[in-house]
Amino acid sequence: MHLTSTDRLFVLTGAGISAESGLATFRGSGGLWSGHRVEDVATPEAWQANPAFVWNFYSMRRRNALAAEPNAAHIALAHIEQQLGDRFYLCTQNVDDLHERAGSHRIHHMHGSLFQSRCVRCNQPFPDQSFYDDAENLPTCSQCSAPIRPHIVWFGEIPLDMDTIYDQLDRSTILLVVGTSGSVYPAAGLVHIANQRGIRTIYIGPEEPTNAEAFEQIILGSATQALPTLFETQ
Ligand code: BV8
Ligand code: ZN
Repeated sequence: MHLTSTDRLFVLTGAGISAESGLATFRGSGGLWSGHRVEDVATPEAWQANPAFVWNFYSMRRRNALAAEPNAAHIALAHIEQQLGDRFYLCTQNVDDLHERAGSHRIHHMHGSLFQSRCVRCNQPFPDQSFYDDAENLPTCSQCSAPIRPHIVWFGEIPLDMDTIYDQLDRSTILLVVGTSGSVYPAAGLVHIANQRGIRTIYIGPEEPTNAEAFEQIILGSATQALPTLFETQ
């Protein structure tokens, strides 16, 4: 696909881009976590009811992400960013850090980050790679002693910095979506906004997403196969 010198690329990624790094997707592995539906764990209600259970889930996700390596798809996006500079914007639904470890800089984690935590009262995210498996020893804030939670956007919570996402999309000429089932909003709604604005829309993944009808072009294949050869920039 040809990119002109004025094209601006907005990329949205989902769990599928990390699948070939060995990280479970939400749909691919059933409930993602030993029979528990993610929607039942990644919620404020689950946190209120059983914070130790939720910290157990995110400690397991931290371990898995630390043991994983970025794959050719993450690396391809970092290369495209190097060529396009500020004409590139990466919005990811993923909470792992594989895009950063592949060299991406212009990135926004709309659903938060595995390796950040925050005090439920002070609300200031901070880097945190610790594991919290001991229900008797859950982390509390050194400033105000309130509980520390994962800096993750749970179901029913508002994704981070939606204004910037919409602003970046408005300025783009192409929306490329990679490896997401298109089942969760507002992320899955970005393609509809793109259509209203006359922005070209492309999807990459091994199966059609739920919102397939909204894409101008669907490239069926894995991210590591399709991404590295997708664009030839001038
Ligand atoms: C919001 C962090 C209002 C957690 C995530 C009833 C009650 C409450 C809410 C709702 C409700 N009904 C609807 C809602 C809204 C809800 C929603 O959409 N629910 C769904 C279930 C119906 N959304 C929300 O609650 C959101 N907040 O609406 O606030 C608002 C909105 C706008 C403005 C103001 C206010 C918040 C949702 C965020 C939840 N947190 N992640 C964590 O990680 O633990 S969501 C999580 O699931 C992901 O981040 C992602 O967004 C979503 C889906 O996952 P995918 O990434 O798509 O992965 P999936 O497994 O589904 O698919 C994998 C894909 O990869 C497949 O297509 C597969 O084919 C492909 N693939 C596989 N292998 C490869 C591949 N692709 C390429 N290469 C490969 N090798
Ligand atoms: Zn605090």
